[in-house]
Amino acid sequence: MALTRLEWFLSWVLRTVMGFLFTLFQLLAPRRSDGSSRLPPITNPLLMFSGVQLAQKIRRKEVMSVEVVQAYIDRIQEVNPLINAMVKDRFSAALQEAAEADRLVKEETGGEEALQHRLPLLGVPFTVKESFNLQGMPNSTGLLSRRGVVSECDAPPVALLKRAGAIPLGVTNCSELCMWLESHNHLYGITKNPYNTEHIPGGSSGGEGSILASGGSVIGVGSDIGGSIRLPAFFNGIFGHKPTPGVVCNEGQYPPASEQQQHFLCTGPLCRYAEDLLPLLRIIAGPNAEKLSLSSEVDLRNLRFFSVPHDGGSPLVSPVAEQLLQAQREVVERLEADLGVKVEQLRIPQLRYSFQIWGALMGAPGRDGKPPKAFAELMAGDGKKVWPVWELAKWILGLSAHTMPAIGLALMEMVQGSPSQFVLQQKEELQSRLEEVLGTDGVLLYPTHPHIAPKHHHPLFTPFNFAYTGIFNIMGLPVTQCPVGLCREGLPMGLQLVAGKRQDHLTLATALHLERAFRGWRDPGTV
Ligand SMILES: *[C@@H]1O[C@H](CO)[C@@H](O)[C@H](O)[C@H]1NC(C)=O
Ligand SMILES: CC(=O)N[C@H]1CO[C@H](CO)[C@@H](O)[C@@H]1O
Repeated sequence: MALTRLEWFLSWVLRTVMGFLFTLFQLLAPRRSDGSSRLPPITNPLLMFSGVQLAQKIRRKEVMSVEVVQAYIDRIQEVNPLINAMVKDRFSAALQEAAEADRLVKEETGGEEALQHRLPLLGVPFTVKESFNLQGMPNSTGLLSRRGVVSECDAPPVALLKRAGAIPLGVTNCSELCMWLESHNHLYGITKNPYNTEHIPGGSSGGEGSILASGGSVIGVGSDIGGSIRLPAFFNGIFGHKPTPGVVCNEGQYPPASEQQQHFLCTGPLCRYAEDLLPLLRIIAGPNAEKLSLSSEVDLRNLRFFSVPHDGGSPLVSPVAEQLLQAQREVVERLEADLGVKVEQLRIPQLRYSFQIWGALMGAPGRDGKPPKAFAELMAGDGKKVWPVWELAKWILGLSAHTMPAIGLALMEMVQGSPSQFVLQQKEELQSRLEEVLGTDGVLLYPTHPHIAPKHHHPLFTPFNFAYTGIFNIMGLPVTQCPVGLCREGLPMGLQLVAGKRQDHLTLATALHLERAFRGWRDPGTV
């Protein structure tokens, strides 16, 4: 379905006005940025191994966990002043735990295999988004009024990683209350993109995206209710997987999701090397890993591939940039050449209502009949509600404790009506179409976002672009964001690989192939 001429015109007017407002904003905003700074290249070779490779080297006593953990601490200390990604570390505890891991390796009598089975990530460092509970670390999700609240225990996925022998280095920044695609709040400041510090790292798991891409971490954990794993993975050129919902436990995060939102929120891995995705998912899923077919061999030549280049033209969402369309065409060519498959081009007209569908379902009451907690109430954090118009007035005077996106969201909430039948019907149609197309052997290629990482604060002027990722939260499908090289401006490009419910192994296997074909993550210090 093409846009009508009127829609096209209105959407052009909207984009032009928003572009003009952003230019004006940049001119008027107090100069917070002191220009772009370049990251130093990675020099320690230990930082260039995947998590599973490191685990193997530690088990075989080829390297000590203490050396690996120290290498990551050194790198974080080198890059964090430039990117502001890690907001609280636990370096001395991590070094003690590394020494303990080295002692376990030395004393192991059952051989390397027994150790791999029992503690698959023994001695390997990892990072966690701050909104997850990690014992002894802040539990604030960037809310100024929650400064000083400390987690007393671990969120289940964090506990499972620790039980697998992995060692947490610290927690990383996110957007205020995890509801925006920039990682900025008044508690920890703004996180930057390591490829160009004047650009955003994405959000809400943006601290993870930034620290991983910088080489300050190798594996990490994030959560995703509209793209919060996939967007930072895309903007920072790394891998991120939003699993099938109901597989990885969402408990131990702040703010907690409503009953209805539990079906859309997913906890999942972010990492620099594709081979870490599957083992990480297996670990954080715990006993639920059995719901997926993570052990089955995937022969990519037997899969059916589809490519959808864009959403068909939503007037609210930016058109997909030519460079990204071209990158997706190259992926199609590469899959056809390497695997001898035919990638079918598809148009799915319901996708142009992605934002409306996401908005309608996210605010809906759950089976318990309760609507989600008002965002204005979450912002106040003390059982009361903030008054969004008052917050806006304070923000203009520079006196609000909240960020503009959070205030904007609370304002939107005030004017939100109930979803139209039309939108709900589009959702049903899209769901059955995708299920029919994907089956149990289909993989669909779709842009992660209409453009590469924008400058700081720019998303305020294109607030609906996350619809490209958000739609798959509503559809409940597993998605892997896969990097496919850098664009002209030196910022990462990527795309989403989508499969049917519980077919996570298909997108993970495809990501492994595309990593070999497109070289995966690149050191931002050398590009
Ligand atoms: C984090 O804070 C929330 C809300 O104040 C609380 O319910 C939760 O128990 C805290 N988590 C931990 C692990 O302390
Ligand atoms: C730029 C900025 O505000 N950085 C802060 C990040 O968080 C740490 C820990 O709270 C602060 O010490 C930094 O000043």
